[in-house]
Amino acid sequence: MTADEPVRRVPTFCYNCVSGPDFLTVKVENGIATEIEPNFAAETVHPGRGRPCVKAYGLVQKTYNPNRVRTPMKRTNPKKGRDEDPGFTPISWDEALDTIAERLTAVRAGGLIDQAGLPRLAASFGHGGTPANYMGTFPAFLAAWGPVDFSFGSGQGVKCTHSEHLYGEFWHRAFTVSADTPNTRYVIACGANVEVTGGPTAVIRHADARIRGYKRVQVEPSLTITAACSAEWVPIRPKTDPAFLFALINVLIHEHGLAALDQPFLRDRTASAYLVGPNGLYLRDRATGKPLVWDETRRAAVAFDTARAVPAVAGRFRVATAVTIDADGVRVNHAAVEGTTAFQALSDHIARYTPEWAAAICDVPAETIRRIAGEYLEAASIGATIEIDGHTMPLRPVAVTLGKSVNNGWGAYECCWARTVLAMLVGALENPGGILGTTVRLNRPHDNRHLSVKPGDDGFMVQHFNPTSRERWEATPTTRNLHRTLVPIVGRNGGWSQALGPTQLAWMFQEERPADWPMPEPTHPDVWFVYRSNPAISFWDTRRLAESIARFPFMVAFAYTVDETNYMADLLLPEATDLESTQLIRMGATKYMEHFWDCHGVVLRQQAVEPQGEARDFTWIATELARRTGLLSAYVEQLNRGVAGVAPLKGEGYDVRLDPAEVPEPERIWDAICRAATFTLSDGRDTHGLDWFRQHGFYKVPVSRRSWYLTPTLEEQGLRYELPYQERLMRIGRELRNRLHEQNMHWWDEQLAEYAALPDWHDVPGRWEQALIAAGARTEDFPFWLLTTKSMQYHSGGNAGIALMDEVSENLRGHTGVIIHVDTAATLGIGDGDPVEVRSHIGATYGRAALVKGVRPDTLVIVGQFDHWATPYIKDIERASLNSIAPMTLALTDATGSGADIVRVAVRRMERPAA
Ligand SMILES: Nc1nc2c(c(=O)[nH]1)N[C@H]1C(S)=C(S)[C@@H](COP(=O)(O)OP(=O)(O)OC[C@H]3O[C@@H](n4cnc5c(=O)[nH]c(N)nc54)[C@H](O)[C@@H]3O)O[C@H]1N2
Ligand SMILES: Nc1nc2c(c(=O)[nH]1)N[C@H]1C(S)=C(S)[C@@H](COP(=O)(O)OP(=O)(O)OC[C@H]3O[C@@H](n4cnc5c(=O)[nH]c(N)nc54)[C@H](O)[C@@H]3O)O[C@H]1N2
Ligand code: SF4
Ligand SMILES: [Mo]
Repeated sequence: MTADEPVRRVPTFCYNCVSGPDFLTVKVENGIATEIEPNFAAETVHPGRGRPCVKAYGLVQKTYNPNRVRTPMKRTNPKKGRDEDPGFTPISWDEALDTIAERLTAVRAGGLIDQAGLPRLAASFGHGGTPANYMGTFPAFLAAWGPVDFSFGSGQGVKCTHSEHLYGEFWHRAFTVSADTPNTRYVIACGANVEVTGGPTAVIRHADARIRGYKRVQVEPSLTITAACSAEWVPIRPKTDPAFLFALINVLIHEHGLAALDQPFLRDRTASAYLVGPNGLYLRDRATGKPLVWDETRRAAVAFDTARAVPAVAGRFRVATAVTIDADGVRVNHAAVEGTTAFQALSDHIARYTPEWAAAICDVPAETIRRIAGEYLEAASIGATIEIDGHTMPLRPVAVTLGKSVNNGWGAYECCWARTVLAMLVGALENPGGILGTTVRLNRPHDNRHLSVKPGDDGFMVQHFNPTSRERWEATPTTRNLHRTLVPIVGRNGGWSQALGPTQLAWMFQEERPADWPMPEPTHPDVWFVYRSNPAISFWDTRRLAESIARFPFMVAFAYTVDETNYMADLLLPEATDLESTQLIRMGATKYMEHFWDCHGVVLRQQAVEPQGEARDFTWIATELARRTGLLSAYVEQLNRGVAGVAPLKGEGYDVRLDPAEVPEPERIWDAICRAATFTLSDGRDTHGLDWFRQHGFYKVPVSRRSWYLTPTLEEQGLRYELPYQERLMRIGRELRNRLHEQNMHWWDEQLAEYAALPDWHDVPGRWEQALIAAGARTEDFPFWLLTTKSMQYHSGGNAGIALMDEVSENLRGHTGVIIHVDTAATLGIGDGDPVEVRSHIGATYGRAALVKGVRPDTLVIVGQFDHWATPYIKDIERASLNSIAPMTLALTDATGSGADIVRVAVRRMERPAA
């Protein structure tokens, strides 16, 4: 900053929650950040019109928070635990980095993998992958290191929209799925709390949609802010959404009928016409193994890809000869066998799931279900088209969206399947107005999901499952959460496959393993890095989890303040935070929540103010770690390959590579990355360095809106969506069962039942009651459901220590307390504001009663994740938390490895205010 420039406005971004990057400018007066403002230069570029949300307005306080860790610190008390003061003492960066380097070098000398076959180095990053947007070049350091275990989660993944992440990548090539809000007309939102969680983009888009006359039906046990600004609120009984969704399918198929549905889409873009044999497997051509369809022109069964065939979508047909292929390649020949089309199988299967049946389970009247199904079908406007960028495309403006609590744990597979089937029935799958995939994590490349669409088996897209064959199944886990061993669909593509593995198993199996466990005993990692994640608050059974963390031998935490997790750390490293550091990241195309754009490009986070204390830029820390562990050249090679950047530093027509023999300054690294990014984005027209970005903030090139939708790409390649009949998943589940049983392992048997071609209703909420009984408790003692919901003011627990956020949230009814229905409270003698105890079979949490009418009488809600005991500021404020009292058990883990934020509880008024 120069003296003649006392006030500057610095363009940068916020990515503190998954709805980023959102743009902003920092007003800097005489070197001090004083205000956060929108970035008006991005008004027509950014889908949130260049505006950040309320959380970003807390970044000024974040920067100058007096409770920040300002220097590296080391622990002086060797004992770890909640009751052990760590005795953190300031040390120099040299001492801190040398201590880590010494450890890491010793670890390397002993081999990267330990005696149990597990990586000696582990790392945990939190909140839905957002830390990657703040950790500079650290990924290049980790890549240079070699195998790293990302097994220990904080609830990102397994408590997140987990099943959508996995089935989204399967059906949409994307780990999040959104309504096409700019075009949609009717949305059924099962717990998708998008007005709170979708950032400014969602708020603006849904407001615009309401003006356009769209209708949103919010299906949710409590009247969230999203429900409050919906056309209709349907207070469903917790964890019964599969029943509701199955009944919608039932009404469409059995009351409206196939003729009212999108038959060309069903026939040509899905496996609806594939013939299923009496043994539940596809009937296949004996010579080629291809699934058969009934060709109405030839009146014969032919391979699905036979030219000019007109396959029958519904019906049963006699097939002269066929073969079925089961798990482990078991072939059975069939002659004169009846083939039922997959659609017919769906229709038969769903017949029992009538609205009357569902009403009894989910407490939604049958006529409401029937009406909603009818409204959905009518709004789908089957046959309508829309012009997108010069192409005529189908317009199917209806969507079912799923929030995180519907989307994990038992019942989540059923929800994901049912909502995708609902889109399929009306042709709204990846077509304008319908549902579309956004962020990509498992398929590659991450910046363009169309490129991962390639022909695979049976006319479907190629999939990258973890192998389940006898030869290739991973019998000895290579990660502590067993993601390759147990979860085929999570895939094997690097860090994200691991991070989306069953991370609670990593925590649980450190402590205790099932009796039938033939595998090596899991070890602790020798070194554990943690950044922007607080499992000791964010996970389940958090008090016990904190004790587990205390047993890790050596923990290095990048630390903003002391928190409940890094309380157990051996070293704290203060990195330069949001307004103090530099990084170039991708923006645009289709991404998280509602972020689909008319352009794509890159945006710079830049240092607006000097870092506080001794805080250092993450890229400097990563480079120093590489240098001190002898990994400098490997690290620079990774940077040159494009790891941590946006594009490789050398390509056709450009070469901005760094010299592997030199220690690169952070500025030099980001300058090269800026140049490589702009060159590749513009096909060589533009090359802009760091200085250009400091002034302009972002760089973009247009993308066609057509790229929002995947269906045209499938069409071009003649591929089909793997729906409605999940023959392959069933087969894979059977193979997995064979493998586990060959090892005499039966503790995953319950989960294996989830691999069904057509999912059945099972008593989903009953599983939580069963878990309670299994723990020796009585269901009648815990008569209420406790749920959680997110807060607009908080990004998980990441900004819990910011006083401004607390002040804002105090103004929202229920935010800081325990939300209880007024009638329930009256029967229990609880008044508004009374101190209450919420107790489950594993413990209790305390807060103040917030009485409302907008919640089911059998349900309580606690916003967010609090109950802090170490994080400065918030630890002194009484806030209850579901996480303190929700158990973590194998019985509540589904086949994809996730669980849900829900627990049975009792509530009572406290005689005296809680301490
Ligand atoms: N009850 C309940 N529990 C939940 C959820 C819920 O809705 N309710 N949501 C679940 C979901 S979906 C997710 S994704 C997880 C997320 O849970 P986590 O992965 O734990 O993420 P955060 O809570 O955002 O991480 C918080 C930590 O990051 C630190 N931090 C913040 N800013 C900085 C910084 O600039 N530098 C450094 N070094 N540290 C920083 C904070 O001090 C805090 O300790 O929580 C899950 N848990
Ligand atoms: N402001 C803000 N935005 C965020 C985040 C944040 O922390 N703060 N976190 C980001 C992350 S990591 C994620 S994963 C997303 C999550 O985004 P959302 O899924 O929209 O988040 P939640 O608010 O947890 O919404 C889940 C809702 O489901 C309801 N619910 C619970 N059980 C059931 C049930 O059985 N059936 C039905 N129908 N509803 C149920 C809960 O009451 C809750 O309101 O948000 C992202 N955006
Ligand atoms: S929605 Fe998320 S990324 Fe966007 S400004 Fe708010 S906290 Fe930042
Ligand atoms: Mo999440």
